[in-house]
Amino acid sequence: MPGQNKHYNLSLHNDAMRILILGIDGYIGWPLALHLLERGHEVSGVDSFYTRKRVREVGSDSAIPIMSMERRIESLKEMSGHKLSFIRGDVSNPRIIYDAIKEFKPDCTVHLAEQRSAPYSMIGLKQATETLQKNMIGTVNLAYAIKDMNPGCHILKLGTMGEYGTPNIDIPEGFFEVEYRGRKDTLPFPRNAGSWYHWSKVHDSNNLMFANNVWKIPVTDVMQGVVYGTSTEEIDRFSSPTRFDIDEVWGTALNRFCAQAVGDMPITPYGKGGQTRGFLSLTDSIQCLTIAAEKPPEKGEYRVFNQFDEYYSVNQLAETVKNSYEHLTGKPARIEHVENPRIEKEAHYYRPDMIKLRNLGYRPSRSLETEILKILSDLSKHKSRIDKLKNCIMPKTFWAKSSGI
Ligand code: USQ
Repeated sequence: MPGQNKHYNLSLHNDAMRILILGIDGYIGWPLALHLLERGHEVSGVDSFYTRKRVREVGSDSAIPIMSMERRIESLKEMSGHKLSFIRGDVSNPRIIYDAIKEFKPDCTVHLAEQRSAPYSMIGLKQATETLQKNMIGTVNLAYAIKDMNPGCHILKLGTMGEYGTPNIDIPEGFFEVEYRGRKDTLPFPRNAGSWYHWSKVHDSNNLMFANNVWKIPVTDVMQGVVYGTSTEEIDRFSSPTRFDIDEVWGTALNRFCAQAVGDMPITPYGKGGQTRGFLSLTDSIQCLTIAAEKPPEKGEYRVFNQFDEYYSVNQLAETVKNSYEHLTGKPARIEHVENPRIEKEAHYYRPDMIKLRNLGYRPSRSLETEILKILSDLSKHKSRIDKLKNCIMPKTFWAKSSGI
């Protein structure tokens, strides 16, 4: 029931909000909707089913079967009584976003409706420009729609820790103080992304910072790490799974490693495997986004949160998955370093800050080991689907080979 999480309890009778989720059909969008409804908020969503379509196009599918949006909404209503309004459409179409904002008048709009895969953006020129256009235009459309139709609405935008790259110094949350030729200023921390996808997020951040500057739209720009997991409390309670991608284009590191173990395939750290990233469970990603929505920025504020739980190297994750799988099943798992399809540092310094969300009450709720066991057990029920996706697992999208024609 509403307000259950001890770390960010709200008195929901007074504080229930109207929250619009752009990209509600996605890996994070769907469990976020379930969680916000459970906390007593009114939720509306927009989605064009872009991810479902693009995943099919690379010959893949969600390893865990998911319902159609129509069925998701019906089944949720049957099981919980929650009502969810939904508009099918793409936020790169200004009409869609203007109508959604005008009709629903949200207090907060969570923007997740972007092309989210780094490998997809590196397939070739078509995918690169599609990513840049889709992501940047959607975000600018949203900024204009809020300014024209509902000024004061909080934009909660999903960016990525990958915007910063892997500098040889600590990474602050968005801004840092610089002294240059005897003068000081607080400036955006330099961004140095590693794919067209990650650069599209950098451009989004710049554009939102500018929109905030001229129109004072309150913005939270979330630099989120890699998310892993199959479940949240609400997914399990309502038997309403979210998608789980494992192929080389749409799957991400830890989720892929778990699927590889379950599918009797080698676990594949790319290159030396010293690449280090911030990671967090799906449950904790939802917790962080909920906190950011419920504790909005000040009027006219632009704030940046780094959002992850811990940082790990790819090798550490591969080892943990291997050990957990062997412990759980008694069967051996295999790690095989494969040629790195990306152009990235394979051994580097990495120490980002993660303070602001903790100050607002965020506490990690699941350990890596517990979550991996849960993923392995959920995936083992769908081993036959994973077996059918075997041809989509090994990397084929090489940054150096990305081609114009
Ligand atoms: N990697 C492997 N083996 C694999 C898959 C990935 O070693 O089988 C390595 C990659 O080379 C990379 C690291 O794992 O060094 C992370 O790759 P990833 O595919 O898990 O994640 P990434 O491409 O960075 O993108 C994902 C999401 C994206 C989100 C981002 C957060 O797809 O939407 O923004 O994680 S972050 O990585 O912090 O930028």
